[in-house]
Amino acid sequence: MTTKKLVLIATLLAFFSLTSQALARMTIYGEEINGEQPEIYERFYEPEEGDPAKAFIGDGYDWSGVGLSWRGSGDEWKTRWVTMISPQYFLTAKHAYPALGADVAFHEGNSLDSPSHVYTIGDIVASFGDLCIGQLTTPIDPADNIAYYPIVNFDQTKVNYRGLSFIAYGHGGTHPSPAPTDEYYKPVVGRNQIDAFVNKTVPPSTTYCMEYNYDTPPNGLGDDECLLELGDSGAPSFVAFGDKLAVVGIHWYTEDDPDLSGDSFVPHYINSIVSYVPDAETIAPIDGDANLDGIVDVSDLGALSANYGTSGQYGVYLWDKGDFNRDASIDATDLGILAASYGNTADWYDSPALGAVPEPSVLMMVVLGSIALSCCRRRR
Ligand SMILES: [Ca+2]
Ligand SMILES: [Ca+2]
Ligand SMILES: [Ca+2]
Repeated sequence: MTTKKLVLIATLLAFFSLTSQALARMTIYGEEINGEQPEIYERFYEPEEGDPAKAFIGDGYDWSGVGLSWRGSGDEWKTRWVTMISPQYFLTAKHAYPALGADVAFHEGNSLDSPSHVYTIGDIVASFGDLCIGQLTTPIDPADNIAYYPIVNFDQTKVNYRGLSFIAYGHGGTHPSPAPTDEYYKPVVGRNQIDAFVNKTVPPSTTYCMEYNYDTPPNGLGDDECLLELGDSGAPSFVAFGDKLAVVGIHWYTEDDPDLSGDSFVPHYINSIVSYVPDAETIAPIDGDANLDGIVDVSDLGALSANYGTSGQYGVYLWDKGDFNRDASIDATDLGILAASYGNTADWYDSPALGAVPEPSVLMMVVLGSIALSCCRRRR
């Protein structure tokens, strides 16, 4: 390889990747622009006297399977992230993978006082572009209550990914010195929506990536809208299926003007991942489950009826509005799909605490009646 080429690669890596010694923090609109709100975005926030009570947007989800490792020594520490997809295998970023033999720490709960467990990075077993599969030296002990996450796997003949909301995990701390601790790195979560897909090339490899912009205000997700910063590389983005998190991205790069961030798009690599990690799980919505909580019920019917008769932009995520056949229009066909699956539950659904599901026939009559009424009104 020529020197010129090497310089180009080094420059590209330096520009795009999120690895640096001078660690910045994930940019979350509500924190950066509207003032410090650690009570909302920091996983391990502990109020002191006079501080606001914790209102973490990630409460109710299990973050225990996102581990933190460190690489370096002296003042040269760098964050390295691990997201478990099976008891022994994890995803991370190739340009920022943890050191072999390094410790990786997991916390069971959303408090630094919750039990923590340390495992050892064993090997890097495969990579596809910047997406990387690694292995711990030993499987996680079930007694340690560390989660591993399924991979989002929408049937793309039914569901588009563009426009889909997700939760991004990163760090809100500053460069720790002399030695890193959880208190310094301060894991945070923010949210965003997938805007576009690109084949991102940093020679010699190309990765299929999802990109998301920073469009708050006036659009976007308000205070929760986030962008990646240096030090977030290799950490995950998740889609929430009810209270379950499913991996959709692994952080890779960020760009300015316009501000946007990019993740390796994990669903694109499912077959490759499963060939190395046969016990990796995937998760998909069932027909009619507009809000992805694993059951087709009155909430989904509400979403559909609120959008009934409308059309959206073809090729964007309209599943949450009730477009179950992906034709960009919410109509009788979708209602038929919902009616046929009403009361169904996904095999991963395990929350019967929600109570009895109302009879579909009654609800269908109510919805059909209101739709008929709105049609009559329109005709006048
Ligand atoms: Ca956005
Ligand atoms: Ca539902
Ligand atoms: Ca439709």
